[in-house]
Amino acid sequence: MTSPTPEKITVNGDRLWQSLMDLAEIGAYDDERTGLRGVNRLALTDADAAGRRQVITWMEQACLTVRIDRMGNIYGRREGTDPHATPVLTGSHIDSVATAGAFDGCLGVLGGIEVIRTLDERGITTRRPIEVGVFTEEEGVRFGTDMLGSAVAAGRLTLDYAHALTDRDGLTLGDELARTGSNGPTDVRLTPPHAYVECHIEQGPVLAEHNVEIGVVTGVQGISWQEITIHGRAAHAGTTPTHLRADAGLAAAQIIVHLRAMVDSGEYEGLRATVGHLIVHPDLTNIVPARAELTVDLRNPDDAQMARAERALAALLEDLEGSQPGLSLTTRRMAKTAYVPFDTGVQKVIAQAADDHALDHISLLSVAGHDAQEIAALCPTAMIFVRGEYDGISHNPREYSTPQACTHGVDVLATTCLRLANQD
Ligand code: HGY
Ligand code: MN
Ligand code: MN
Repeated sequence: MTSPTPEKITVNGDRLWQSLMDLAEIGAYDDERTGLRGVNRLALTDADAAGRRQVITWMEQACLTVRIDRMGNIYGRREGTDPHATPVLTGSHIDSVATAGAFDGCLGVLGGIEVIRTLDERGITTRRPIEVGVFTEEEGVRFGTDMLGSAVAAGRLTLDYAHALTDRDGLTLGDELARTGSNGPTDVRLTPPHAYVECHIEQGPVLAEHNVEIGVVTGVQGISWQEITIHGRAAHAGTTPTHLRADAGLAAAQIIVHLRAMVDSGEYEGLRATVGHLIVHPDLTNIVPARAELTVDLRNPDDAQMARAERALAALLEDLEGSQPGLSLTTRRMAKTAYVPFDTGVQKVIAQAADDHALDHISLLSVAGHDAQEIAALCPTAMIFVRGEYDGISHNPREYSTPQACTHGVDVLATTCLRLANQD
């Protein structure tokens, strides 16, 4: 029995929360530092594969037609009344970093499924189909390129490039897709949807600082990832005079300190710099490090400032080459995305939905990367942010949004999808 289309819809917050907590148990671990239950579900590990199977089960239970593409991206489809209409796409990712919480990415996927359950329960049809997407390796922390599945779906990166990427053990993404049974038969290039809207935790302090529930996201700042390898010379820690050393560890430290000085200088407006991966070799107490490997993650809302920062880093690396006898450095580009603006029309639908749910909202730029920045190349796209607790900490088991905050975000998602799905 079909019900008349309501003005807005509210979802079953308890069922949403339960699915978040159930998914968080897949790949769960006891985090010593925080004493909390964390989540470690790196892309295409056994834990991720188990999470994928669970999400596919939930999609099938919600009567979605599930398809999986050759990148392992999963799409669950609910038909609309118009078989020729392009779908409204929602979703996100369920792969996690190694010290994750329960919400990053998962809220967007499980929120999308909750929207479908609610529409079905209420007997609500939409003109356009609605699809829920789960994109592979959004985090990029296993295979080295972030937003990977959505970038291939949108055509920015090729399937061959993605399949050939390797993790630190030399396993390729293509092999891991096959090993975990995550690869599917369908073509990876996504037919442009009517619109894409993604619900995601903010992962920062801004919504809480403004004491509002909802963020209407205006775009995503630029991201630059590179790997730097410093080639020094192993030498005895006691007998080698300082002026004869080619100390790769020293050069790595100089890079880290210099990056922070660039940020603190304020000369690159809004620059954030992180060396998240750092190893030295042979990594022994009494040997001057022969080699250092590190990654540099730069973020900037302005592409010109990002380019300036990358040039400044390149200049530093050149200076370091001559700073110690025989020291050399090589770099490898891992990921690079420019600032991406979101569609103002979709932002308006989100803001109106938040108003209709009597939820305060502000507009803000995303300073984290998201699949939406890739899908924005295909169709009008925007995001809904949900506020977090504890300064919005994320990529840490302390990541937390309240059941109420999650329900508010998915209520706005539901009403936004409903309205987009009935647009001409
Ligand atoms: O790195 C990011 O901004 C996101 O968590 N992938
Ligand atoms: Mn995310
Ligand atoms: Mn993340």
